Amino acid sequence: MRTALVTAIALVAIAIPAGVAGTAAAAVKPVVINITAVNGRPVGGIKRPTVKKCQTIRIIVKTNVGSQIHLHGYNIEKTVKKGVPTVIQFVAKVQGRFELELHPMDALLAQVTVK
Ligand SMILES: [Cu+2]
Repeated sequence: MRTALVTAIALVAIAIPAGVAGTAAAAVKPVVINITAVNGRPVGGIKRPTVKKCQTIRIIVKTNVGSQIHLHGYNIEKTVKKGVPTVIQFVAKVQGRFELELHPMDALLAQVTVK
């Protein structure tokens, strides 16, 4: 009984610093990519973020036109509503370069590189 308790405390003590310094924290805390599109064009230009494999990515898109956002490769599609932020969240498990488009005009909003 006492041995089990001591072991549990030891595990917690090990887990906390590892989580703060290591990849566990990176996996939980998402990389946020904010995009505002006006008439199919991303404000400030096409975003080209580079993220690390296995990071959680949260893409937030606000647009005044269009019906869907589509992340190629990962093939995630979300319906958008005019002026309402739409969120795509995923774990970047696949490496490569992936385009985020606004449909139906196929406007390029972002290019996400996963390394
Ligand atoms: Cu597409």
